[in-house]
Amino acid sequence: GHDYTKYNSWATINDWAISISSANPDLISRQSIGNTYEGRTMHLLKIGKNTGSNKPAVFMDCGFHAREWITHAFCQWFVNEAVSTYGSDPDMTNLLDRMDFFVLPVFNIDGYEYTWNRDRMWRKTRSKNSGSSCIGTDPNRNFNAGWCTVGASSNPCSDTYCGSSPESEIESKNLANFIRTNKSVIKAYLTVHSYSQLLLFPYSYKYDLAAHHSELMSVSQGAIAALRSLYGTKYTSGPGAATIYPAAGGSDDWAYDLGVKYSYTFELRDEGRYGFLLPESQIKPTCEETMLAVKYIANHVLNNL
Ligand code: 0X9
Ligand code: ZN
Ligand code: ZN
Repeated sequence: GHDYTKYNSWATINDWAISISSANPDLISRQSIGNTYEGRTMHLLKIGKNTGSNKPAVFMDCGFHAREWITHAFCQWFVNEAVSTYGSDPDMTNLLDRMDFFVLPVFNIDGYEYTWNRDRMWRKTRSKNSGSSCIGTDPNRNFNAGWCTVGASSNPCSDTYCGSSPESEIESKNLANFIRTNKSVIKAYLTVHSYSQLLLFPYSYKYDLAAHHSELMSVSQGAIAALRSLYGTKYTSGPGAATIYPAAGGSDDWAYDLGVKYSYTFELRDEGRYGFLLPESQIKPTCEETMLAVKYIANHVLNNL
């Protein structure tokens, strides 16, 4: 069965999404943004008090990279924490009264299934590549932001294969279409990865500073200070290219260039001791501290509309 303090399979996560939505009809609605390559439905949860009017929104996805299991756990944690603290935590109540969170708990569902059944270290999608026996594209190299110019490979056998064109992956196209369609309400884009304990913002496809660099930097510093206040976990923040490595085609840079100013990539715990194999005992503390950073960013968005 489903457990917030364990890693849950895709089937369990899918059932959980249905049940938490139907248990909280006043706060959660569920919609499809399309199917994956292997035909699974990408369900997006919209969390927020239904006011009847259009509210500003934060979009957050988890599970771009299949093996980054702590990220899938975080999206589930976030949804539960939101609905279970609404009405008692004044901060969460205010956030959900005044804005919506679009949460995509698993972006790369096919890859996630593959990590459960075949290869725990799989990263990419599971699409076929013409002219190659190698499978999959790196979805975080597949967006139209300096596509395949740096830190990405044109070799389908590489773990950072950029794909045959921007949005060649149906999962990337589904996500990009949703954000393009809802661009007027989406004020922040958060994409959750692991590991390295970083909070990154544009750019990664070039060394140029983003037009909103100082605000993005100060918000990231506030967010990582909030995160650290709980258990002392140290994060570093900064523009992707200079802080982790230059890499083009990421969804964060793409969303930012589309006009979503507050665009951030989280790299959750740890710093490499366990890496992608983060023990389940760390799910709760990781999620609790990350909540503080996400709430910090959301509050900033709300107070600076
Ligand atoms: O390389 C990535 O896609 C991310 N790191 S990971 O270890 N989770 O694969 C970092 C993404 C930073 N942003 C961009 N490169 N646009
Ligand atoms: Zn990743
Ligand atoms: Zn909590």
